[in-house]
Amino acid sequence: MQNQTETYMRRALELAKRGAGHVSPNPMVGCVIVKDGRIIGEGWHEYCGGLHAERNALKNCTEDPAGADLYVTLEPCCHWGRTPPCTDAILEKRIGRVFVGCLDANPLVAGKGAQILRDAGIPVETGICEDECRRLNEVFFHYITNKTPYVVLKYAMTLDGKIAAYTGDSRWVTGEAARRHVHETRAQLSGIMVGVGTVLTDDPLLTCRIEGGRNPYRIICDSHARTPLDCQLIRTAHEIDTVIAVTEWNERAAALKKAGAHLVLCQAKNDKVDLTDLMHQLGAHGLDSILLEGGAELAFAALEAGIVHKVQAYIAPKLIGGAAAKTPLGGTGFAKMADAMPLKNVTVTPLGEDFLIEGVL
Ligand code: AOF
Ligand code: ZN
Repeated sequence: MQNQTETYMRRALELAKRGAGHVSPNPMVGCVIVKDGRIIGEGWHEYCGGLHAERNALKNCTEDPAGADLYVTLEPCCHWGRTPPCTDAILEKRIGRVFVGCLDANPLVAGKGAQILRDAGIPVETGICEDECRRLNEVFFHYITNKTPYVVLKYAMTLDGKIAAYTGDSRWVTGEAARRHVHETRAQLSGIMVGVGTVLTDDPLLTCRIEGGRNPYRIICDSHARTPLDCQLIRTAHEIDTVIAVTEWNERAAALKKAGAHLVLCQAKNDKVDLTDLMHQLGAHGLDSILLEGGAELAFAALEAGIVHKVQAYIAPKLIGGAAAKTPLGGTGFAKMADAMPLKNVTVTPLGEDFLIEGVL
């Protein structure tokens, strides 16, 4: 049975999720204030630059929060960022006790927030629903410590491991529910990346097509700037941020820049974009997360380069066959089954007729 503390923390987690797609590169945070067994205030971090969850919850209190318990999914901050320290607000309002989901990995906070409250005589309990609270902000925790984007490799395949028919037809591998889930993910991550081969064969738009969804930066790995000027990505480059990663500056690159794309010059590795270098450059530009959508060559190169953190495989229980039909990962592959990359923390989620299998590397 769940105890009360966990029940309130789960509520705070629910509130935190409302910030999804709006708070990046900040974390999603939720807060509940409880007095005499009643919730008297709730809040969440709504958008980057806005008030933190604790201040929103305190602002929304229907009665004086003095002596109340405050439940927050992330350790209260103690630094001046875009907003003032939450520890100040907690002390000012004379909160009685504080319950924290997980500690903040931001070096400016990292345990200091909890310590400041304890030093002021407020009991602080940490580690409530810790796993859920950490998992909610896997992107934030990665980015704040590494300054490179958290990369999610995504693909959709049939049960026999094909991402298209032998003819190249791929509309659609998975059903409506799975495709909607992809768009929700696109809305939550700050970038979406493909190789130039995918642009040449599929001419994708790579936008987020759900209501109120924000478009991610669209990134093309294109060492020799072969992206056509009349493809959908370039035709919309003035409205939606489009990044082209090249390894040489040439006339085509100049024309793409003129057409509205942001050009990023990267080091070359085996005549391709050095993905590690690209991740550092994108991280420095503030991109905290990337959905890697193929093709097969880029996906395998990304795995080999060690830049992938999570895999999302959408699996449609149907069979298509064809020795020439494409599979999600290209490259040379690894020589032995013993060399295969194992996933951890694997979950399986049914989505309509399909299944999403996720895991971290
Ligand atoms: C909290 N509650 O709701 C959030 C926190 O620039 P700022 O002022 O928004 O500060 C961003 C940092 O504050 C962020 O890196 C993380 O350490 C913390 N986020 N802390 O107490 C919140 N969103
Ligand atoms: Zn704060």
